[in-house]
Amino acid sequence: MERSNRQIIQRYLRHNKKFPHIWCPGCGNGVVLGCLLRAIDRIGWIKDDVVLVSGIGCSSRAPVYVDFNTLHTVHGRALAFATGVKLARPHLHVVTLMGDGDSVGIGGNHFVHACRRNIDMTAVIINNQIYGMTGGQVSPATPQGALSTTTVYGNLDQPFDISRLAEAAGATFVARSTTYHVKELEKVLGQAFRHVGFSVVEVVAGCPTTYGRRNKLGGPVEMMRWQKEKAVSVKKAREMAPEELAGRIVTGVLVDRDAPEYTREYEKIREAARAAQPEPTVEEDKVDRTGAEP
Ligand SMILES: Cc1ncc(C[n+]2csc(CCOP(=O)(O)OP(=O)(O)O)c2C)c(N)n1
Repeated sequence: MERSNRQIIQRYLRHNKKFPHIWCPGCGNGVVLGCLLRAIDRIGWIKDDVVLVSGIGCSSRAPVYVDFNTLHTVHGRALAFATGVKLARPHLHVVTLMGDGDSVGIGGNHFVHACRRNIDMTAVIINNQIYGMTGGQVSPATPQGALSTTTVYGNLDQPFDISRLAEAAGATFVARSTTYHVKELEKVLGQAFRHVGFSVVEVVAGCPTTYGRRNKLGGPVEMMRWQKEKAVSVKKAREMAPEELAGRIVTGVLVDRDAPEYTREYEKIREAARAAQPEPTVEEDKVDRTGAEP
């Protein structure tokens, strides 16, 4: 049964406790949260089996608003917490939601190592190209030449291509979409959630308040129009020359491959270790393990 947006809101948000939300008018974060909830609803995950983990940032506030098991952790450390949860409770569906600064700035090291580990969880990265929550400092995803509070004469650094970084580090599923392409976003999120292994979904999103305004990109509508005009599907991109692709946003599923999944491999090692243990002697078996004083 497909639920209406109203039913999704009723079912998944902590409406009595956690509102109003902190996001600015025109922010892309609400769009991503809506797509994420619809994707989860569509694939039929039970709410109590879902764990939504975030670091700190505007987008990282999302877990505060939803009625899953949620962890609002430390800036840059969402994936480390999420890995712990998944290893302790492999049957849970673990999703992390991070900003570009959170995931590939302060959390960059956790990110590349999570990609190579192939643990079965999904990292959703909302790439608004700036540190939104702290007022617009440069991030590793800020375009060259762009203005921020810490690059007032233009950013010198080359930005990371987050999806390609994920691919190079070994992620077994990588997709990119935008907050304009809601249907596609919802679809690729569903595919990522179903994928067995580490999946990454990069969402190009607008931050009109701290990025758009400073870089004179117009309001939320113009920023969405930019996403629409710059986007090119992965299928079409394969037929385009590198010069034509410069400055375009390639969307769709970029990587989808199988590899051994970490928690399953870990379980095999545990079993092998258990099998290698010598059987306890009768005397050892009698040892009082309750901790009570003799
Ligand atoms: C260890 C640590 N360093 C710095 C901060 C300050 N801080 C909070 S949010 C943030 C940046 C958020 O940017 P991003 O991750 O891109 O997310 P957005 O707010 O744009 O969604 C920073 C630097 C912090 N909370 N903790």
